[in-house]
Amino acid sequence: MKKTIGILAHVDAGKTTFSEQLLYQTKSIKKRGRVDHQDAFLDNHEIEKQRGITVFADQGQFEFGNSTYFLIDTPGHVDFSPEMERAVQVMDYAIIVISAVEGVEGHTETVWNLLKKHRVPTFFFINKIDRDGANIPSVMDEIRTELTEDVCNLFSAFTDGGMSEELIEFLAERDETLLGHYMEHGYDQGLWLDTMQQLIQSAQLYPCLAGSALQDIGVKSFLETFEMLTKTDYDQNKPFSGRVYKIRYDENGTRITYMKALSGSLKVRDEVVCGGANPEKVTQIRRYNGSQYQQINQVYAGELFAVNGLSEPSIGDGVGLLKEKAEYEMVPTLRSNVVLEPEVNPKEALRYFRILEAEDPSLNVKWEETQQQIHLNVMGKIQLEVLEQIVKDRFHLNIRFEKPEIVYKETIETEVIGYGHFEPLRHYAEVHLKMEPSARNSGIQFESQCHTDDLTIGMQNLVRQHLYEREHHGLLTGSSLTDIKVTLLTGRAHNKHTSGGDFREATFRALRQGLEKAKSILLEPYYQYKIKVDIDLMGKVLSDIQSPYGHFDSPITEGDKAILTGIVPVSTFMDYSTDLATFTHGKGRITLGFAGYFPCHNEKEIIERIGYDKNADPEYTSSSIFCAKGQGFVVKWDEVEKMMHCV
Ligand SMILES: Nc1nc2c(ncn2[C@@H]2O[C@H](COP(=O)(O)OP(=O)(O)OP(=O)(O)O)[C@@H](O)[C@H]2O)c(=O)[nH]1
Ligand SMILES: [Mg+2]
Repeated sequence: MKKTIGILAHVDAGKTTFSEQLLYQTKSIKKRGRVDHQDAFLDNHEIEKQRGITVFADQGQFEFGNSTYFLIDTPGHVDFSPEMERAVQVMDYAIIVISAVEGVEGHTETVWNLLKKHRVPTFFFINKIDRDGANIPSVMDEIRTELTEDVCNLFSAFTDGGMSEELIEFLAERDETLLGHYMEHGYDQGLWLDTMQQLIQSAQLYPCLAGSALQDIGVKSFLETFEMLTKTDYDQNKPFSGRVYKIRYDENGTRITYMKALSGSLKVRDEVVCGGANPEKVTQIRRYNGSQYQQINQVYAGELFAVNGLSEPSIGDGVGLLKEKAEYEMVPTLRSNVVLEPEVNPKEALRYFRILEAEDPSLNVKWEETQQQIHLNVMGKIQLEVLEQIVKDRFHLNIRFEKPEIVYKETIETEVIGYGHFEPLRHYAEVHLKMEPSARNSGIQFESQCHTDDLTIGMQNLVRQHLYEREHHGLLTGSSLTDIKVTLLTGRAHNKHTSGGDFREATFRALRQGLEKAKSILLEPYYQYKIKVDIDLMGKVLSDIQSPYGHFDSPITEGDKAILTGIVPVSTFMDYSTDLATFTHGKGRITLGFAGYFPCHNEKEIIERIGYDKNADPEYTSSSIFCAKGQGFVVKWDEVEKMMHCV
């Protein structure tokens, strides 16, 4: 059986140490490396060794029982959570590692929520039981109250060859037919194991074990239990389908596409189609274990592998039969400019950043022509430090980043109709777009109400395509537009003069003309927070949330603890985790997730600071071009309406 397992946790819980131990126990590696000795097999990048944290989700492979395991060790630092999230989508099972001393931490919850959303069956491993202050029952309680009641303690459930009474009762409570069967016939190992496998696979039951990855306590028995309780069902006989979860350029500059095979098989020299692009030939298949790889000829459903020869696919793409692209929710809310040394050609540097962007699409690299600058999105400050070092090591370039800024967005508050006309000599396109505010965090939607007598379906699709081909700038700050429903009302083409690109011009001008008439508002990213503190600190925390313009739900109390939830702007709350740790002496707990974009608390100040000049945006104009006596002429946005050709 092929099983892909992912190890996830809060930073420093011991994921890499645990993974290393699994690989060693199963003789996949000969020497047990250690994170604190800078020789861990899976933290093999220079940056990871120096910092002692995992940055890249590396994979290993081992054999155990009747299974081949593909293991992905993910980074626990919040700044690298997009890397973690990309790996989640190819996991058959996840293992959440929790420190027996620190317990459930902020990022543990984020990871848990993500796994729940993708319905990934999950095991817990309570680690570091060798340390002073380790408290397994208290961590079990935390898992139960903060993550799931369906966690099931397997510490001594299988010791005498069968299942313990406690476990049987636990299972019987969750499955009525099983309970009936139990009442009548008692315990039947085959059936109970089967049921347990089912419940785990369908994410209704979450087994928990404990040990110490560093001292090699409980790891082997974890693996034995895991092997017994897990199964996968992959179909080798169907045509090939797969998912791209990672892209890397190796030291020779070769693009390596990492995939998981979900059905069928794939051979060297097979052609594959990714994300609707042209078919491309696979020239090599690699099986990676840490930084080393072996070339192989064929891979089968359920396996993780990497291929050479593909230039088209991007991360998240479906391959072969699988068409839809994966969506990711860990989006950076910060943006920074790259500062280059004066002798460096920025276009050359941009080439390197495009490589980094292929490997991490969340960077969203942008070239700002006017300032000749490279901008990119990041999760936080540690990621910037790591990027500086990666660029230096890989591309031998010294760079710095400017202090990161919040990524703002814009939307409209009123409904308008935007008009665009583009008719220089021998060109022709006209577009009328209704623009209405839509639900928060719904992005841009498009609908056509245009009659096919006015515009063919092909032309209508062209308008849609142009609308989605890039992010559009708002008028307040030039930030991306979002939460708008755009309806194509009507438009016109000319059977001789309409040529490629005319509808792009008309669509962009219509959009911009509409914005000129609408009332725009600025949006900023918000965190969703959950804070747990001693009840006597509740008042302080509530006022700490109100002063940075946060909102809170009604507080919940649990014993002598208060649990506060709500949303708060990222810009005002970025450093609160450190403050909270200080005034609670490390006892307060905070989880920050991305809540979405909501109205900006200091709109006026931000608009002034960004100083965007809507009339000088080289990519946009709200005016239209008409033609008279064989010559095109420009008409300003506030006069175009009455000149439109369609009614
Ligand atoms: N005492 C003790 N220390 C451990 C144990 N497991 C890991 N550690 C130590 O905890 C530290 C962090 O371990 P890692 O394995 O790097 O943790 P990680 O979860 O991979 O960390 P990130 O990948 O950076 O999120 C290292 O110093 C380990 O030696 C354990 O069972 N007991
Ligand atoms: Mg690690």
